[in-house]
Amino acid sequence: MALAIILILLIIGSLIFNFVNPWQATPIASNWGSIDDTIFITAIITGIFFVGITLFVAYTLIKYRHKEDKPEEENEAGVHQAAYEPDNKKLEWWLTGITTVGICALLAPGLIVYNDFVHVPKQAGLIEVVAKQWMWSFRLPGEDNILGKTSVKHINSDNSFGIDPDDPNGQDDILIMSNEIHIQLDQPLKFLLRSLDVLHNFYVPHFRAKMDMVPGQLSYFWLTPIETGEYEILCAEYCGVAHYNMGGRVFVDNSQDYQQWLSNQPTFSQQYQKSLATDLADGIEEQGRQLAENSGCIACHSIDGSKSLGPGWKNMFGKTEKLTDGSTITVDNAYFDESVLNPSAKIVEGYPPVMAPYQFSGEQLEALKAYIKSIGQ
Ligand SMILES: [Cu+2]
Repeated sequence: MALAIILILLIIGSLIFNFVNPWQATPIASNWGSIDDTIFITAIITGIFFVGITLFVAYTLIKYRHKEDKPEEENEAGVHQAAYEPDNKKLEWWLTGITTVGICALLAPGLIVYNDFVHVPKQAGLIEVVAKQWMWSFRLPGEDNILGKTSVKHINSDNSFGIDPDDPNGQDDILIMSNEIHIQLDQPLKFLLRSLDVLHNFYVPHFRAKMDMVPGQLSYFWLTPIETGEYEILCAEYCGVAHYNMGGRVFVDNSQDYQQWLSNQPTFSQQYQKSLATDLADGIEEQGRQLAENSGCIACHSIDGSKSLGPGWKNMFGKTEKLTDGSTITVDNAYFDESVLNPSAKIVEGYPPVMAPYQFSGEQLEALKAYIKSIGQ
């Protein structure tokens, strides 16, 4: 009896919680209201089954409970026994039928909406999202509307997208080496997704849009943003120790703001030529800052002195650090270079040995050190 009452209270509590809970969906900012509808249909169907099955269990617990004053009927041998009914064709047909209808109603709306989600309208623009541990970057096709060819062969610290320098289609590609991207209101847009290392997942909750990014594969979906504003990008696939830091922002702009933003973004040829020529006009510290941002260093190394996955950079040079082998070291240029090129050689105590080696040139290391030394000042 107590169990039956608990089950009934559980149903009432679940229903109340469902309607008054503080975690409602964020306001939608894309055309994918149909994704909300499928979630709603799923909640209704699973809710009906949950309430129905739990109520049935509570009902049988009450109806067939043990009663002291009314002993159960005994069989001929004098033993208390439930009626034995090995099969009941009619009941099985009912259960099979209801379950089939329930499962179809759960699957069909999702399949229909997913089909729309990956059937990109012809007039849609194109944006490529590139994920790597633990940062986002983006590429737009430029004036020719064609993304240049890419290959892992071409990936290096001057060309993190791996764009083929000889492909004419790639020259005007616009590169956004930042976790922040702008897109245009009311313009359908195809998101082409790729990963340079492990599984990631591009997720913008306000757009209800989400897709895995699988190394070696291209995945995609499309959407039309319908509200201007600033929305959060999340990585929704556990991708290593700094997964929680792999966030970004997408800004939905009206066309005027968008064009203004776009006109300030460098093309591949500008950026590639510039990094090859190591444009000193920017100053060595600014070059180091860009390198740190473009290489994803700042996902794990803070510049404000706070503790993160790796040692913070503020006032780092000259510090004495205790290593995991018990020895101590003073952070100098040589130790810094070694820690970038071969991070596992010496691990500072209290930090996990998770950094991957970076292949930076001597000039790049100088720029990075100049930037880090300038942080505390
Ligand atoms: Cu990730």
